[in-house]
Amino acid sequence: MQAGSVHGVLFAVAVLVLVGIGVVTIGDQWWWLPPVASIHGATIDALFTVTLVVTGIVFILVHLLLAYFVWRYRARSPQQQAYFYLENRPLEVVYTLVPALTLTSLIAVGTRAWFRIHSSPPAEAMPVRVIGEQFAWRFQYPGADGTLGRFHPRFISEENPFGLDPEDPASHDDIITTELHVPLNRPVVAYINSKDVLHSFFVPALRVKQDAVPGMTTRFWFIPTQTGTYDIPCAELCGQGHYIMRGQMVVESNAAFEAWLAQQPTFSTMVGLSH
Ligand SMILES: [Cu+2]
Repeated sequence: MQAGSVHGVLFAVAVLVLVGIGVVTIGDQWWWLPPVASIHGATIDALFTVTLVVTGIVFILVHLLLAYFVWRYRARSPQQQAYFYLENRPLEVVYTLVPALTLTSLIAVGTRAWFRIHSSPPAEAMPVRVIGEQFAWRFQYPGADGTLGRFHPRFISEENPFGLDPEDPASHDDIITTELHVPLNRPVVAYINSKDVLHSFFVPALRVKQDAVPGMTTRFWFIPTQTGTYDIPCAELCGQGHYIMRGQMVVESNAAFEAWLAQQPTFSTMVGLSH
């Protein structure tokens, strides 16, 4: 082996060793996924890991092969001609079918998870309306009757910032909050609206990012599995104050949740409606 190629190989080995050490030490301390707090979130993480492992193996194999070919078929003399052929049917079939089957399997697994996550919520799921506004998240709980009151933008006023319909009896006992509290291990279905512009309800701990669209309701449901306080940033550039649009989700025991909810004002006390 010539001195030049020895240096090349040593350099490649040194880079590989350094990258390996970097990935193991940095990845171990600062793994980029935030804590996961729901069943669906765990499904997304599993999907993420499977995709990372499959594509990671392919990435490493392809680069090892590339390095080997560069070294194995390097020019040895100025007269050397590259071997050329127009077609190679077996090779083409293999390099078409193998990636196609691998990617289709990954997509099939992902589609199954997607359908599970976007399925209809269980009947006992607690409904919560999430409303995005410049620049905060607000939450509406159904109150004792278990039904979310209707709302319409034309009812929005200073004392009725949610635009709840005062004519709708279901809205009178509804509870308006600035934090999202949810009881542990109980299904919750979130109906997402916006008062003004596009926002995006992003709960990293649930692995959910769902647009809040003015004039329509988007929905997802989840089962919280970890108590704690989690961020709800807005993931859609929605104006000058976008950067401060950050709410909080508190996952707590059912008793703590009920106690907290009982302290929040109802719609009728907020606007002075009589029952
Ligand atoms: Cu926003």
